[in-house]
Amino acid sequence: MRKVVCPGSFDPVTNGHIDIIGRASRLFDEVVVAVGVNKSKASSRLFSAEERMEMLEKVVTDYPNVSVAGFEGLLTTFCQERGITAIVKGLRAVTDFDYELQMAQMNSSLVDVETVFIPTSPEYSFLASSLVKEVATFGGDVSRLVPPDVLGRLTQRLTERRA
Ligand code: COD
Repeated sequence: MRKVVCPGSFDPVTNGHIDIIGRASRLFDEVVVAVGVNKSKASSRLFSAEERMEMLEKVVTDYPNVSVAGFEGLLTTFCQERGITAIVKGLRAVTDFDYELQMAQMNSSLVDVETVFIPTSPEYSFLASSLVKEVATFGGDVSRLVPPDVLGRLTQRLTERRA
């Protein structure tokens, strides 16, 4: 039984994340999408941990072997507690690789866990949650970059913030 974790901040989940989650679900028996709940970063998030998890729950209904969970603290502790031996990460560019390699090596030095990299699909290679938020903040159209539910929440949250 190959059980893996797809970790991230998912603030909010984008079509780029969904592409990686879907491809991981075809490669592995069980995929846990783990939402980082780092309280010290809460004020810098647009969405709360609960909201980020709700958005993901809707997305993963399409994939029977994918579930969503929150985690606080080290990802490696989460892996140990759940019997997970591999971490799946998406790679967009060389800049991702530098950072992700460092994290992969640190994580495997802490516990017995491998990191598996899945290359981004070309149509999502420019896509990042931070850019989606920035473009939406200034009125740009992000409807092709996030699921409809996320688009609705994004529009609502940005309207609330402007009020
Ligand atoms: N195409 C492909 N992959 C993508 C795309 C895209 N368009 N967009 C994002 N991704 C990938 C990212 O490369 C990443 O692998 C994943 O999706 C999640 O992305 P984000 O931006 O939502 O999340 P991050 O990168 O901010 O998440 C970082 C973690 C929460 C995973 C990390 O900080 C962590 O593990 N924190 C726990 C504390 C810990 O263990 N620290 C020690 C680390 S060594």
